[in-house]
Amino acid sequence: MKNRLLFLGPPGAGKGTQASILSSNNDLLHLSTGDLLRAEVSAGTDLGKKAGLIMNKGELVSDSIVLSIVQKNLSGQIKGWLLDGFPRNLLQAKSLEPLLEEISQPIEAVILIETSDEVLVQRLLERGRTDDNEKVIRNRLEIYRDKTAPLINFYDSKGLLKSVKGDDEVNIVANRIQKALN
Ligand code: B4P
Repeated sequence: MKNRLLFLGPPGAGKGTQASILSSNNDLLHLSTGDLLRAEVSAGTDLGKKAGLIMNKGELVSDSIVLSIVQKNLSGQIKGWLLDGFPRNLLQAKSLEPLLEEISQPIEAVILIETSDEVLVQRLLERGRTDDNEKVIRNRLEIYRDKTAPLINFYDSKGLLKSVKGDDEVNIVANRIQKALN
């Protein structure tokens, strides 16, 4: 199985949910930039105070903050890993390349979870995190289309992209992802 992976998809597509299942079934390191940022927010660090304000508007946290978090957590990892929610724009994707070259661990596959807008909005409203109200969700969807969706072509042109339909229930989507990677 491919074991150095990125998860792409709109907010609410289930990246976090599916990344947890796949990483625990296959013993991969699960690195969620969203979770790491939320941990900084709850710990009340200076970084967390800055990031929290941005996240509650549905905007992207600065590239330098996110990159330093990823670098800190990836270095020294020799087993497989799964990046969930990162990269979120082309600059982050391009900055990741030299970092992975340095540790000789290229990406093996990029999973895109494709989900319809009505399903996304419904799931996020039900999840009810502080950044899950309708106005902020719409802003996050717009930012996804503008900044993150260009990564689909970027990774497709490298022959790494695997698309999986994400509207169905969790276990069905999990099976699709596992199959796509075998
Ligand atoms: P993230 O933490 O990455 O979260 P997300 O995109 O909103 O959700 P995800 O797709 O992981 O969905 P989930 O599994 O939770 O980002 C939050 C914020 O952090 C961003 O807006 C940004 O500000 C900041 N950030 C993160 N990374 C960044 C970066 N690299 N650069 C800059 N800023 C960054 O699923 C959603 C809900 O649906 C859950 O309640 C789940 O239980 C449910 N669900 C999932 N799959 C389902 C299914 N198949 N059926 C029914 N329900 C399902």
